[in-house]
Amino acid sequence: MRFITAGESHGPGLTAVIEGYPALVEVEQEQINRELQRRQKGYGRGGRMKVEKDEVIFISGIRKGRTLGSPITIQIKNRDWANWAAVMSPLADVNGRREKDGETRVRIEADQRLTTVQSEVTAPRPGHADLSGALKYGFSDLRNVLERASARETAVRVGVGAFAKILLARFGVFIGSHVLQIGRVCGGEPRVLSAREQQVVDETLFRCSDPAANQEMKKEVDLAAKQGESLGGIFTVYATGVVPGLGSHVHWDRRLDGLLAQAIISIPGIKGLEFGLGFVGAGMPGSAVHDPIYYTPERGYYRKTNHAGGLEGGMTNGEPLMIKVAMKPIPTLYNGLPTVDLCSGQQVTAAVERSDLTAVPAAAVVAEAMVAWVLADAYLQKFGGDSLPEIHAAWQRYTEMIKWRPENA
Ligand code: EPS
Repeated sequence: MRFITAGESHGPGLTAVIEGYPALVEVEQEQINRELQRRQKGYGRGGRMKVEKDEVIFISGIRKGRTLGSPITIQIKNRDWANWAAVMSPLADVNGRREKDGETRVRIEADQRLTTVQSEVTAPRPGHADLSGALKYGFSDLRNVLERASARETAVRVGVGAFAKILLARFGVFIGSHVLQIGRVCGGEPRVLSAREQQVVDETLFRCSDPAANQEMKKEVDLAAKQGESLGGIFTVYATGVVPGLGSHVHWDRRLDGLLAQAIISIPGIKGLEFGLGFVGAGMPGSAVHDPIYYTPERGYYRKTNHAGGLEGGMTNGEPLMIKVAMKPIPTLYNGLPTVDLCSGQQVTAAVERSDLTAVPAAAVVAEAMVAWVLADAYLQKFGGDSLPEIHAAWQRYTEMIKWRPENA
């Protein structure tokens, strides 16, 4: 399978085309929308999330609630487009006249406040794609970079990931996430949550499993807001019910840990990740790190510990996938850092675009989508076929052959 996304943050909307998704999978808009809404939550988001109400539109590849095997196209509208139509117009002439570069536009926010928009941005924000993108493409207006570099694009990735999750659920695979740290405040352990726990966590301020930490995280974000700061953090993403033997030890580019790492690191702001014990394991003796192997006829092979995070030799080993992910603070600072204006060459303060103070809870939902995508693709590679029944039959044959049962089956 493969997918491509298109769309600018303040353009008309986002589009994704998914190719290679099997036929005869039942898909409902509501299932996709639930995931989109999970990504929109979290304390510390900017004004934009009050404007948007992400909903999927099915354009192709689905008929009467079931996939056809043909390319699936989905769209999410940007409600904010109405406010940016002149700035982001694809036309050289808007309302019969040519826009002047750098012209400042007036728009109305969701709360009806009047505010101005800098159509042209020339002071790159340290930490953002602004400068490298401008140099690479020869732009003087950073808006040509930042509109696509914006994490708005992750909305449609979550839509794509929802298709992957729907497919994986048919094989008993469930994927969730929760936040472990915002700024300096930590809470919760990197562990698998029950479906009920995950639902509860999704409704908390930071999607953190520790109620007291959620309150401390709120204080941390409120303080950051006062200081003109932004915050990063850490979250864990997990997958349960994953069959052993996905990925491969045979080739570097088929190792599943490598594929997962690429997919997760591709999320804006993600700077590091660990499988299982990760960096801590590097300082421990081997006997304390590796997970002893056990067997019972009912359960097949299993482990009592999961320090490996469900991956050995570039393959899944039948234990839950456990990944810990670090996100840097958002690069837009209300007290902008020193930078150089691309037009004047003068030392100035970085541009301020309306932004989030932190987006770690949302990034965790995006990471779920990327993990789901990589796993769904791995299932198709191992049990490949054109339709769900065909793939399912191959999966069943394999699980019987290796006598593998997910822990909760
Ligand atoms: C983002 C800036 C903000 C965020 C945006 C990512 O948007 P705006 O510039 O419109 O205020 O809200 O995230 C989203 C729109 C989203 O859907 O997550 C950025 O510069 O990356």
